[in-house]
Amino acid sequence: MKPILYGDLRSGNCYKVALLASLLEIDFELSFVDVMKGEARSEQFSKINDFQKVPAWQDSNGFLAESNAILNYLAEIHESKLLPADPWLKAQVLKWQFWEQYVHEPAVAVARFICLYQKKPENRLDELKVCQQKSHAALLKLEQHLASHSFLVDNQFSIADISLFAYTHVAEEGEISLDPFPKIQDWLSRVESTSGFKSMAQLKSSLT
Ligand SMILES: N[C@@H](CCC(=O)N[C@@H](CS)C(=O)NCC(=O)O)C(=O)O
Repeated sequence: MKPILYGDLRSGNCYKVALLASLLEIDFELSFVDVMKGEARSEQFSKINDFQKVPAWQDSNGFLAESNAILNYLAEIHESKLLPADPWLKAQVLKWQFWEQYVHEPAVAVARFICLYQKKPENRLDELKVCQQKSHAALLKLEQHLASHSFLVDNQFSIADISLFAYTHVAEEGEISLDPFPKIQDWLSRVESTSGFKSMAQLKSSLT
């Protein structure tokens, strides 16, 4: 079967998967799930992902949830250099991906969601402020690492960069300025210059 990515390409978590699948030249389909209409929580979608979130990936092995798990799986089965074989380096990739999900994404992605998707409702403004402050702290951590590294792990482009690129490059949509972070801006440009790179907009137009 042709693999299916369930999701919405405006979501950084879904974009990560689409970008890697495209870099790996996997022939896959996008099945649009409208999170704003609550489709991720529908009874029908719960059969695909009982965590009730996008992205989900389907191939001949079944359904897989969690963006970073999907990245590791795809890189592994395609024996891609985007996931180092060395256990120590592989653990560094996972370290950044766990940090992305625990620290970076809950701040940067939520600020973006409140601004871009929800248009800053009054009852979420305090939360937005907290997310923006936490985003600044997370981006400072990233900036410090990138001051002496060209990519996150072993100075080589890897799925750790894809995980962190996804929401960092659209942080300004959450009204989080990247001006104080020149090293991050250089790294974003390096990621965008990697061979085969596709933007959210490019993937959206080629998959829909
Ligand atoms: N940890 C999950 C997070 C996924 C996630 O938060 N997905 C959001 C869109 S970016 C979603 O499906 N929201 C729909 C909802 O909560 O109803 C991952 O990395 O895949």
